[in-house]
Amino acid sequence: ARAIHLQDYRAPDFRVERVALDVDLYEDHAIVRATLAMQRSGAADAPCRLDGVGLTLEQLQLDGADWPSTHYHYDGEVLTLEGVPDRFVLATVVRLAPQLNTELEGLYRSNGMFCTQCEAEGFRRITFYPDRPDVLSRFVTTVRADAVRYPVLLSNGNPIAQGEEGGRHWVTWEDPFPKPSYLFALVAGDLSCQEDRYVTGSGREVALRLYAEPQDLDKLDHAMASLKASMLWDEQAYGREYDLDIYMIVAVSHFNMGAMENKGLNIFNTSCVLAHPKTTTDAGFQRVESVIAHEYFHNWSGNRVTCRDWFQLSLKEGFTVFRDQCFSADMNSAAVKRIEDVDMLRAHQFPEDQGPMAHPVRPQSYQKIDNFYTLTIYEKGAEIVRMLHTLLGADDFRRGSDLYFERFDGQAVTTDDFVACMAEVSGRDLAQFKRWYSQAGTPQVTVSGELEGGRYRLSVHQQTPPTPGQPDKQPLLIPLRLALLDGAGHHLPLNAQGDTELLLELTEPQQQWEFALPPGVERVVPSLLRGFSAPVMLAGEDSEAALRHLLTHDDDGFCRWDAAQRLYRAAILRLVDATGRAAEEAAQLAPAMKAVLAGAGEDAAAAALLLALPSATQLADSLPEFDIAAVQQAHDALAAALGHALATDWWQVLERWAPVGEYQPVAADIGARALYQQAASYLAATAQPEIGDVMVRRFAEADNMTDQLGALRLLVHERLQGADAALADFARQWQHEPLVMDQWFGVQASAPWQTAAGIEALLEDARFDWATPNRVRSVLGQFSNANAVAFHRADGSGYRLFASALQRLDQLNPQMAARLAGACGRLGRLPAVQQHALREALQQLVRQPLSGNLDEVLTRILA
Ligand code: BAL
Ligand code: ZN
Repeated sequence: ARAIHLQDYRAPDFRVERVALDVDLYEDHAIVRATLAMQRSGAADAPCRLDGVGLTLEQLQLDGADWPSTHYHYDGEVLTLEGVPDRFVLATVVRLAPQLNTELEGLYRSNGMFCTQCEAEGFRRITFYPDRPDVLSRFVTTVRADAVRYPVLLSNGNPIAQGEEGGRHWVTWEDPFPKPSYLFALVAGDLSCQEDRYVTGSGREVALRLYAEPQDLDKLDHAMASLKASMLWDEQAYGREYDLDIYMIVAVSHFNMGAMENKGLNIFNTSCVLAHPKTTTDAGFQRVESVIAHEYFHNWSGNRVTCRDWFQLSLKEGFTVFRDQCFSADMNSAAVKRIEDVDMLRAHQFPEDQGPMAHPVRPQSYQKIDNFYTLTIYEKGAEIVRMLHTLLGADDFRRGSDLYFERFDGQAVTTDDFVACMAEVSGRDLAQFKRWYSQAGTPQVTVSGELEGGRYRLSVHQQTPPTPGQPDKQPLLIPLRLALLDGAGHHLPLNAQGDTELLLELTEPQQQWEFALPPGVERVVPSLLRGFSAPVMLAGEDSEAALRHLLTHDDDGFCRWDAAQRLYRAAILRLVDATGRAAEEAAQLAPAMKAVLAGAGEDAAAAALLLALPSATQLADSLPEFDIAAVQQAHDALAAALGHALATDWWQVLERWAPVGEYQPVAADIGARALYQQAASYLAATAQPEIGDVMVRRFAEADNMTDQLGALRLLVHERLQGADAALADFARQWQHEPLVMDQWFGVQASAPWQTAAGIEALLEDARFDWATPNRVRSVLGQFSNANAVAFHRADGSGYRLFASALQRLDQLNPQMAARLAGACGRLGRLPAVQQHALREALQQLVRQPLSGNLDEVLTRILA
């Protein structure tokens, strides 16, 4: 496939002033009539080129007359019209087959309803159109369908007309806001609706309508509450009000992404909108809250101000993730949310940045834009926006975002435009900062400190390793938030004003800072990168005594947690290289962990995080060679030793934090459940029968999915007595709840003892379905991404199974196949035996006829 380059960007030759769509839906086909008011905006002799993928053109007229076939040409991807005037009305009629669309791009069917997914390039699968984000137009859409099968007909904006005739009915929707085609949406189905209202700060009333299949109507309360909270938050935090009379969300069970921010008509994966205590875990509730917020916030950061081209994807995604992170922090515990986000970034984005798929937050080129909906664009992009917030301060950041929304409302712009607003309001030169957008890779920051003659000298070094296509890296502007603690754990003053926290700006490869200390200070422990002030890998001399000091005294939630992570890491690595013994390491760690437990009453969620070992995958990623088998063994040995060493404490946790009262997805209760699960997992690691009995009881008695699934996971993963019976009970109980059955598959696919044959059996289970992305993710995604020890088994069986599954999936859904294939990105860092086996499996796969999506990912990995 051909690569598209940022430097080749050209403004469009034609704009679309107005669009009228008429979509006629039938069981075995759909007819789309499009009327586009076109206007030339480029060269006088430029032909008019419209995107259109796999469309059957039935009619083409210009200004009301058939356009001669000698004047146009359609190659299956682009329709070229020669000799057109500067202004004209183009009318096309195309025929589609939505019932055969398994790629889930464009117009397709999901469980008997019709729906659409147009971002990034799905609209061209619906009609001929300049399908690029910098062409904004006003849409009027009529949807027609059988009145009985599809009583609900939706599109963007407000309904302006409707009618019925001969068993079919139609509704016309008008969206007053110009939008790019990727924000178009349409839904037709037999849907139930939960309705509410929201009054904006300026007094406008908005109807809120959440649509789902009838059996899911009781699972929409949390989404509705989250939506209202998001609308209020965006008014307060960013001064942004909603702008249409109706806000609609539709839950669909077949969806490639989490959700989609179509103007006024969000379409959601059921997994990101449905929530009920009986069927949804705490993590699920929190995900619904954050995704509802994310899509709602896009109404300004994405829809009102959109992207000029897809290289600017992070303009809307990075900013919107930052906004949803701040929202969730405000709704729950800010410290816990920050730790969870950092943990996710380090566990998943850092490896992406170190592997063959590494790319800048603003990429230079791509073959398939669908392959660039990555953790780098989203999560690292959010960290960049967060650093701007950190560098400018909350007030200037808000002035910058106000300017951005006002200046570019209704336009399609670039990340440069965004940063320029921040530079303008703050008077800062952000030229060096912008390298964060153009330079791939995770910077490594190395720190050393020296206490001498009443002064503390901090030496900091930065370096970014090469990434594919970018051998040489420039120094970045890295905000490094710092405090110094004395021997008693108190903050030291850092300057004459007595500030106890400073933001250092690292701009050079090497820099030093000196701090005059008050008389008598004999010990200084630096608290660095507070709040994880930049997405870097920090390496220091960190003596274990210093880490224990931070774990005990630091008032920065991230730094405390990171200190604990480093202590655990050091212990596990000593087990890997056989310089340590598990029982001794556990005895060393026990006092600090007991201290955390003693303080758990204040914040159980934070305690649960402080007590959690880093995953074996994360540890293996931090070593030159990804030897997961060795690291997992050491990890599990330490977990078991801690299970024994602190057994009394863990049993006390189980007593003290046992569930009481009705389930509520609120921060305090979520924290209690997390702490309980953490303690139970240490006990389960010891494989003592008592904990199996407790888990069997908890599984049977649980009145909510968090407790039930938590127990099931430990029973199954640790192969405790009763695991098989619990799995069977669970499947019987939840056979009619697809999202819960996804968990049933996922628990098994992520079990560390799992084998390729076991995964194959799951794929052959009658309840498995290749055409349902959530189900595919629950088996193949869990196996390849959440079960490294089984996936990377030295006999290569996991790789061979995975490669053949990818080939099969690619024929149905290339986006999904390419996304899953990213799990093979560790190829170059695997031990020789695994490397050979994986390379062979992928080389054989890449010789088959594959989609452009999967081919791009595999080619990069194998390069
Ligand atoms: N725009 C694609 C889905 C999302 O990021 O909201
Ligand atoms: Zn988004």
